[in-house]
Parts: sequence; C-alpha cells; structure tokens
Amino acid sequence: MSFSVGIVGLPNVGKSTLFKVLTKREVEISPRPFTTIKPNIGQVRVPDARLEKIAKLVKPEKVTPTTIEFIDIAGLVKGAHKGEGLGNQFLSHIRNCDSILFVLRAFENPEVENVLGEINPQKEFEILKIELLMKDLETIEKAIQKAERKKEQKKLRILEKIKEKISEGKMISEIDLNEEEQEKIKEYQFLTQKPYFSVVNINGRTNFGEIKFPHLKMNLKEEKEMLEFTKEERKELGIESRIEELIENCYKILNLITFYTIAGGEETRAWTIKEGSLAPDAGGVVHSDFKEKFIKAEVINFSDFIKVESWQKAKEMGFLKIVGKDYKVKDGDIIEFKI
Ligand SMILES: Nc1nc2c(ncn2[C@@H]2O[C@H](COP(=O)(O)OP(=O)(O)OP(=O)(O)O)[C@@H](O)[C@H]2O)c(=O)[nH]1
Ligand SMILES: [Mg+2]
Repeated sequence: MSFSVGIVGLPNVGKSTLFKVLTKREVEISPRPFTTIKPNIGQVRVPDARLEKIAKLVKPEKVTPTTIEFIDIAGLVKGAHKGEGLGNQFLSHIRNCDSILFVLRAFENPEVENVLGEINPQKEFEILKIELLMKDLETIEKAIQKAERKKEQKKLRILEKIKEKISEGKMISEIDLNEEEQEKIKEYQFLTQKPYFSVVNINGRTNFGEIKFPHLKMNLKEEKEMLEFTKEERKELGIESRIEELIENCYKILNLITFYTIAGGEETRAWTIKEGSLAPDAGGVVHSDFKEKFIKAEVINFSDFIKVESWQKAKEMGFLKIVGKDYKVKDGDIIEFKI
C-alpha cells in the first residue's frame, strides 16, 4: 500500500508532462485540452539519502526505496462540480487520493490553448479551490439531510459548523477541528480536507503577480527534456532538476515518516507510515502477519546506526532498544520485528 497524490489542474497546464517527469512513463501529452481522460497511475521512488547511507554500511544484495503513488487526473474546468467538462467522474478520482498536487500554468505558448485566457496562477488556484469547495458543500448538504433524518445531533452540529466556514470560502483543512470532529467526518472524504501542494509551471517569465499558496516553481518542459540526460550531464550543462524537491514536499504534507528494515543483510528497504503509528502498524506494512503476531521489536535510530556502523555492533554495545506494542515509531528507525 502506498499513499497517493492526485495531480489536479485546468486542461493543458502540463499535468501529464509532470506525470511523465515523475514516473518516466510514456503518456499522452498534446496541445489539445482534455487529452487525458482515463487517469494515469504510477509509483514514484522517494529520494532518500539515509537509505543510501544505511546500504553503504550493510552492503545488502538489494536496496528498495519507498514509493508514493501519483495519479494524473483529467483537466478540471469551472462548473465541474455541476458536471461541466468531465465533471463528476474526475472529482471521484480526486476523492480517492490522500493528497492533492495542483498544477498551475505560468508558461506562455500560443500553440497550446490557454483555457483561462491569461497567465494567472493565483486565479487558477482560486478556480480549482472553488470547484472543490462547491463539491464539498454538495456532500455536506446531503449529509446534513441524512443526519437530520437520523437525529444525529452531534454530527449535525459539526456539519453545520463546517458548512458555514465553507460558505465563507474556507477549505476544510483550514478549519479548526478537534480529533472527535475529524473522526466524525472521516467517512465523507472531503476534497478540501486533503493536504495539498502546488507546482507553478513557468518558463522564462517569473513575474505573474503574487502567489499566496505553498508552491514550487518548475519548468516542466525543461524537466521533460532533461529526462534524456544523466545526472552528470546535467551538472556539466548547469541545469538542475527540482523533481526530487517536489517529491519530498509531497511526502512531507502527507505527514509520513520513513522506517527501515535490513532483513539480516539481504535487503535494505525503506517503508512509509503515518506519523504517530505504533510498532505493530509498522510491522503490518512489512508483512500482514507482523501486525497480528507482533510480540516485540528491536530498534535503533538511523542517527545512532551510522555511529556504530553495524547491527552486530549495535547489539554488542547495547544500542538496540527492545520495544513493545505501544512503541511509537520514529522517523529514521531501523526495525527488526519479532513474532
Ligand atoms: N512551452 C511550454 N509548453 C508546455 C509546458 N508544459 C507543458 N507544455 C505543453 O503543453 C501541452 C499540454 O501539456 P500536457 O502535459 O498534455 O497538459 P495536461 O495538463 O495534462 O492537459 P490535459 O490532459 O488536456 O488536461 C503539451 O503540448 C505540452 O508539451 C511548459 O512548461 N512550457
Ligand atoms: Mg493530461
């Protein structure tokens, strides 16, 4: 299982170009709006300097990085929540994602129709945001009716509170909700509750007004052309890719941490879990049996491991911690599960 990022934006902004750069897969890219209809799905390796350092010490036969999934979704237009463009179909694809990556157009190219009619990433962001908010509002109104019928007063109060904020243009992720409230609305998979990040697709010009949301500026056309070059060639040419920085940002907003297993030296592997997960949950990611049958685990954090340099030495020098079911896994832990 991996966590997923849905690529969302107006038609013709470079979503599939970004998907190609991320996955190195051949997908359809054309200057005609609505080129992508069926979503493209691909796994992307998460760059990980710690994994490389561990592997250098352990010298395993195999090194396996952790991945996140990217989904290239059909272009969205104004009115999508009412079914405009590819409307509802596309919105359901977003609903299944854990997070959203907006792509906003800031490149000029008369040969590629500009659906917005101007270069204005902030305005594009607002259009996308409003579409997602309108869809959430629709979901909420249905949920309120249902809660009224079933006389679920507590739920009703939370939904009313959210509805009010949405009507003011607030995304659900910006509303202060306590744990109980969050738990009660989980089932709806609200679109504006998902964490998000953005790519502003530039070429050349960088002056296109204020941008008021977290973003990375990338030249996706250049990034695509760069795929042909090796890292060394790029260095020589003085062109730098920002793709790793982007993947790291997508990982970060999902609130994920990485832990490692070294499997007695055969395979050094990185795994992903939600921050705050307990040791048996981490076990469950490695092997379905490891959750149920979890007894204890031996743990050393990366920062200590690089000092002692081997599992054996860590054991001898008393650096291995034995932890039980209630241990909260830390980012960078190297774990051996005992079942
Ligand atoms: N000049 C320039 N052209 C770009 C850039 N990024 C993408 N394009 C071109 O814009 C067109 C649309 O790119 P796509 O990646 O297919 O866009 P999309 O967002 O997936 O479009 P839909 O699937 O139709 O929603 C293609 O002809 C690309 O080559 C860029 O940074 N600069
Ligand atoms: Mg596309």
